[in-house]
Amino acid sequence: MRRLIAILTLACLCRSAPAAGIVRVVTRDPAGTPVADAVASLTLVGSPEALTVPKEPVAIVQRDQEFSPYVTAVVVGTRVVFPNRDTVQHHVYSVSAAKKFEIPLYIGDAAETIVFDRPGVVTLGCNIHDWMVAYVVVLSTPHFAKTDSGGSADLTSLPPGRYRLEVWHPRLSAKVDRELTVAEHDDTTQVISVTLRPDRRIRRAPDAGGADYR
Ligand SMILES: [Cu+2]
Repeated sequence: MRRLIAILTLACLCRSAPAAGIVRVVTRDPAGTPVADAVASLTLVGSPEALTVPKEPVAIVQRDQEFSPYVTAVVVGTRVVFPNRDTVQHHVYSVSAAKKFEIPLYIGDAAETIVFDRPGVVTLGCNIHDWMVAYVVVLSTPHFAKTDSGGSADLTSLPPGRYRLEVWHPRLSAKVDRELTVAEHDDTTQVISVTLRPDRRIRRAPDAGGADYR
């Protein structure tokens, strides 16, 4: 009996803690230049995983009349705040299907906290300053990361299994969606070639002597 319990205990330990894997996603354009601000996500095929919503809200700041960060990735249910650190008012809004909202003109900490409760991409703008744009990528998987200036994003603590890998970027010309298998102790790199549309954002020119946007 004691031996049986020992075997069962060992079996439980082995099942409850499979060795996690790591996938490093590297995004490059056709010229080989690293692509930053891409969101890489891995979704376990066939079995939804529990999501851990951050206790504290995530902040997307407005500073120097720009949003920061430009791209933010969160799980469904995450609360986001939009502190305005400028001395001019901003009017943050979204008309995206995944989250429609607006926070009328304010300076400092906005009274409202926005809950991103549906998966999808939400485009943020400011009603006063047309050039201000940012994105919130709302995901229903706990495995995601944003590429850094070297085009690299590490997805760690991956339970072994079959995953769908998706890569999103504001200017991506074609969807990146592929399947891959993560085995125990895996440490692999996926190099993703992405083609970006031209950046058509209107750049702010505060000293150009044009209209007074304040
Ligand atoms: Cu503004």
